[in-house]
Amino acid sequence: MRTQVAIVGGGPSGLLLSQLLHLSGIESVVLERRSRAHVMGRIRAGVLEPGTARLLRRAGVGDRMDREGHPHGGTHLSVRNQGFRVDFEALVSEQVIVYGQTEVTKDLYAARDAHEGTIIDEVEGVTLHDAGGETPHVTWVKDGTEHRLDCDWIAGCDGFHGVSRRSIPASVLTEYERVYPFGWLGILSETPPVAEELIYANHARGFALCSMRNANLSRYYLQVPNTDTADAWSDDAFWSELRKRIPSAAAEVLQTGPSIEKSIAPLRSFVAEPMRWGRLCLVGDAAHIVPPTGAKGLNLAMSDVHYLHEALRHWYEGDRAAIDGYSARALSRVWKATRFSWWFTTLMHRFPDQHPFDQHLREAELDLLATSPRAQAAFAENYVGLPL
Ligand code: RFL
Ligand code: PHB
Repeated sequence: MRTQVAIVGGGPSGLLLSQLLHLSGIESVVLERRSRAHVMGRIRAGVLEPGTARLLRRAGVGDRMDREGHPHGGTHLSVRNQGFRVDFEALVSEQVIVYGQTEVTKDLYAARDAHEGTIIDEVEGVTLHDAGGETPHVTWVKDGTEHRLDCDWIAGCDGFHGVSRRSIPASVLTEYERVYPFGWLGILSETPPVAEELIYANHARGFALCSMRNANLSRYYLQVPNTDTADAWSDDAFWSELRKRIPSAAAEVLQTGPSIEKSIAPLRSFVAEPMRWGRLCLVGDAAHIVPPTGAKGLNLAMSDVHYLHEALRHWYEGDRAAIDGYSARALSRVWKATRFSWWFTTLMHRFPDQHPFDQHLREAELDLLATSPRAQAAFAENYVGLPL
């Protein structure tokens, strides 16, 4: 089998890349390790930057997002159980859209199916060959039979645990990593969200986040030690702890109910560079991870896709040098989002070895954010996403 671009991984990055390439007349094949039901059932990101929303519209997959997504013109931050609002519209003339990654993924699958795109799922043992040379190809096993796909380019869209990054020789790759000493315990509940917009809460007991998917589906998170397990947290214990950490006014009106999903995600910052080696380009979580505090992971994956799609389009039009700029262009945005996510995580969480001095500094910085329009503008500019 032959194609122009072999895409390893059928998450949001791989699917959007194949859709944009298709619209530019470039063929691709997507190889996904999991079943489609598994990929579509994963509950992850919830906030889309306006730049991501524009990209999805350009890819022809924005209709349902515009109908069913919820534009948010601001967000709430909270300290010592007192909330304050940062007004994105007033400060930077932008809104984010609350629309789940699960829905983005469904829309992308629907679009690829409508265009008869080739997505091969439940593949095993994906192996990259000659990615650093001139005859790149990918092999895998499906239903006990080995297959081979020859291509011009390989896009590594296979997430943090994928095979693509590991195919690059260690002598070529530099990896930067920070693992945070806590995780996020997240629950989904069929209850109305506690507020119309998100609430990010700093509290001496630990961070909390109130988010949502729609008018009757709420998503809440609590900072917990890395050693905790989701099973050890009863729903009652979760709600009781959440009430202690969020603004008092929100705690009073919080509606609780049984959780329909409960899991713990570890928090890490990770960047691998360069993002290109020969004929292999890394995209999204395969190359970088941010802690979820700034809601940047999916959005960064989408901006990588945008840069790679442009570079490949130019390459197929005869501009062979365009691809040389891909890694530096993507990493420039990645590092800025890595900085913001690290800063916001540090500001909002409680660290195990933290001194009362550190909590005072965090509270002082949050007081500054509550009262300084300039500090708020810098926050808003980063939260809604730097320009592509
Ligand atoms: P994905 O989504 O991990 O998809 C990779 C795909 O590759 C497949 N795969 C393979 N396929 C073939 N062969 C192999 N060897 C393979 N190995 C892996 C996998 O099965 C999978 O289908 O990466 P992608 O496409 O780069 O997308 C990245 C985003 O999923 C991720 O950044 C976000 O979910 C991060 N994130 C958030 N991002 C935001 O922008 N806003 C948010 O509000 C936000 N909240 C979150 C988040 C991530 C979270 N978790 C669970 C990590 C909240 C949480 C709790
Ligand atoms: C979510 O709704 O899952 C969500 C929202 C904002 C974040 C992270 C996760 O910063």
